[in-house]
Amino acid sequence: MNQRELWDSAVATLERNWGGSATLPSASQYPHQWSWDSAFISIGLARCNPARAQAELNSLFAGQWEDGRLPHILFSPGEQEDAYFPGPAFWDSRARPGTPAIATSGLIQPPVHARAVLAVARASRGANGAAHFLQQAYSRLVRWHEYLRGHRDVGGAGLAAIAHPWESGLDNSPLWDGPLAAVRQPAQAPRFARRDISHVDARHRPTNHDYQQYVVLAEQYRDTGYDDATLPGAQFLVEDPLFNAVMLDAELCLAQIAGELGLEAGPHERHARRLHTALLARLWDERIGAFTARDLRTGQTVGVLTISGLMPLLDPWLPADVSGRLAEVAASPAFIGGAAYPVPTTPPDSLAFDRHRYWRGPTWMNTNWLLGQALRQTGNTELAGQIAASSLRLMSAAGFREYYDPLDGTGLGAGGFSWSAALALDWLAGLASSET
Ligand code: 9WN
Repeated sequence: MNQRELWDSAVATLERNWGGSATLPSASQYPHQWSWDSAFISIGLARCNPARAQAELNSLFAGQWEDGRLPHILFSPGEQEDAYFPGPAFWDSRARPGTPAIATSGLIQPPVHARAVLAVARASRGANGAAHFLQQAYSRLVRWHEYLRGHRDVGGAGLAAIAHPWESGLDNSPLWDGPLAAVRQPAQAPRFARRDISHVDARHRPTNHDYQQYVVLAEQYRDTGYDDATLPGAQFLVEDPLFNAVMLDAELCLAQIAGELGLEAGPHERHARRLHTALLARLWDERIGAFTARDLRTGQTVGVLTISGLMPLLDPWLPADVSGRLAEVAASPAFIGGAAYPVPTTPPDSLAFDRHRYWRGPTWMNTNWLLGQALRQTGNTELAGQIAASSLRLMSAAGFREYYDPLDGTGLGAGGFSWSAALALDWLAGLASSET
């Protein structure tokens, strides 16, 4: 497929997955709206249809809870309960006061949204309603970040904690193996039917044991009424380098948005500084030359290297020795240099690596895109350009799949996957304007 064909096919994929008010990540596997998917999708839509990009984000913001959280799933009202597991009845969001009329989950996902709003606002500049969109979105984002600081800084040092692997967006990453091993199953194990493996090969998805842990953790949080005051007693509670690096980047985007609206940017810069200090103090791991996760239950870092540990390159204030080391690791055989179709989410030479299984090795377009942004902002434009070019090659050959075998480029998981198509549009538009 040439670039023109790839562009047209990406636009058509997003059009097919449009559900009327938002874009489904995949019509079969994920027939609802997902939080960080919508952020990536709107970054692509900004390149071809800024009005729809605004609608995508507005739809997500309509699901915001009164406490400020942006739930990780907004359920499509017309879908059956069993179209996706766990469905709306499982999460039971509307039983809790302060929740929207639309059914949602009670978990969150990485806060890529401010970056998305900034991209959409830039693409919409001068258009009818663009100023209104930016103002509304800014106040939603401010409440979202207040939630993250006020409810999720369980460790008390300025980082947001996640209480479920689904909140990381990289569900079965080896980062969570240690913390998950300590999760106790109740005497009566939950009974449920997975839906995901009726669409995708079970060998490419998390295991049944993973799902058992996911369901127990989600039920326990739900049964507290999603009460964040109970999080210190949660069975899974970690500080994730990707989540917090994305949050730092988002605070800097909020500073820019505030500037554009003629508001104070200072508070956002201070929040970003606090994240910077805490990331270095709590998640930097000298032995692996990257950031890692901290298990708040044990008080220990997990010492595991995955692509998430490179994302603090999004921080513009990293000391030169730290950013230099990270860029070296990114280029090394652990990542870009170790796979014909980079960037593997888990290093191919690690024991946890599995070339087919979801976040334990495969190459994903959203982590490629985030790493590209991070490398570019630290001046590594060559490496960032390499990632953009190899991502586009991969999608031209194998289509807009959910993820790819990093060793031979085979497409895996759902087909017609929205954020792959959307990020292809962003890379292609960047090439045309020589940003990449
Ligand atoms: C659980 C929708 C989502 C992505 C996540 C990805 C996967 C869900 C699942 O799909 O997670 O949230 O059912 O496996 O891991 O990053 O947002 O595309």
